[in-house]
Amino acid sequence: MKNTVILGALTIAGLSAGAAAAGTLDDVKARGKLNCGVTTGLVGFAAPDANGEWKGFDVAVCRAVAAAVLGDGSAVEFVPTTGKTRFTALASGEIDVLARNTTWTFSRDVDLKFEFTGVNYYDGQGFMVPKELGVSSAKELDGATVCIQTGTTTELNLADFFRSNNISYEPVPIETNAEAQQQYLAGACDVYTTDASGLAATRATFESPADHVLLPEIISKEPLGPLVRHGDNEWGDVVRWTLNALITAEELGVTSANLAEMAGGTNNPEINRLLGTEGTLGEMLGLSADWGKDALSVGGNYGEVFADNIGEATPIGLARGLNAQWTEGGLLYSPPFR
Ligand SMILES: N[C@@H](CCC(=O)N[C@@H](CS)C(=O)NCC(=O)O)C(=O)O
Repeated sequence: MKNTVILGALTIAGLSAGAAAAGTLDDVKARGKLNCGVTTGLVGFAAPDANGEWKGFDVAVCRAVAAAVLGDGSAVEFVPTTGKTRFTALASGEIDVLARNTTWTFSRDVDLKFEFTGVNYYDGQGFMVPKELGVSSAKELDGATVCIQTGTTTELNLADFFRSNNISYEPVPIETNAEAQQQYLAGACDVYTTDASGLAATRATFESPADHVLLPEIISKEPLGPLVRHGDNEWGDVVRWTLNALITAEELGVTSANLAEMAGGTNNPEINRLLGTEGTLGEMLGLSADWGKDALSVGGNYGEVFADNIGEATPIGLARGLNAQWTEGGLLYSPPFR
């Protein structure tokens, strides 16, 4: 097991060294399409709808970047990746950006050589169990079988949590969320553990969600965000500031409803810089003056994207919590547009 992990890391490191270091922005422009790595399917975050169109909170990041760069939020090739394949896909250049509930960690940055361009969801790892098990705390899970996705931080946190609580578990390794769901519902494992947002999204698709409970423990920090390869700062800037544009727009009250009007110019200079009627921020990024407006025209600001895909009015039902704006007691805090 240990050897496999080490070999996997070496393969990724090798690929990363060989991959093109720069020029992703030019590549995307020349191709006329953004290659965006997403999950294999997690409703609310990234999944094809009944018409085969990719939808979700992470999908919205891909579409916003495509709109900022190409003026078209549908100019995206969605590449499904698993917990295991996502880093190879990015390191090899198969995808331009990975937007797949991926946790920003030291080793993914420093060792795998990726650059996290921000956080689009502050999360933590949780546990789901069938109600009929009668378990009310993760500390009561001694000897449990646990469905767990390979190649994830989940795997590592789980080992740490059980070890520090002096309890044992039997892992049931799985590759995708769909497989986890199937195994868990079939009783192949007592517990499913992953990011709490993923548990909420998965439970929402169950026939009877109320038969399953999320335990109170959140055992880790999982800052999830889009990432690119090290060494291409211009491209990193494009992804970082597109995400910041969505966050800033919410803070400044720029919404789908007033975007067209505000893009005609306002008496708020920062809104004008964001939407390109003042200053040269677009030019500095190598984009058009109205890149910010284009990014916002796809799914609106961060708050709208959250509400439409995973918010309290959706079956997933997530509260803003840590993902509220800093002005509302949350952690979302975009640096200024100036
Ligand atoms: N945030 C963790 C876990 C990410 C993860 O793989 N989550 C699962 C469960 S929510 C997932 O997205 N599965 C979708 C799929 O199988 O493609 C990480 O970065 O390692």
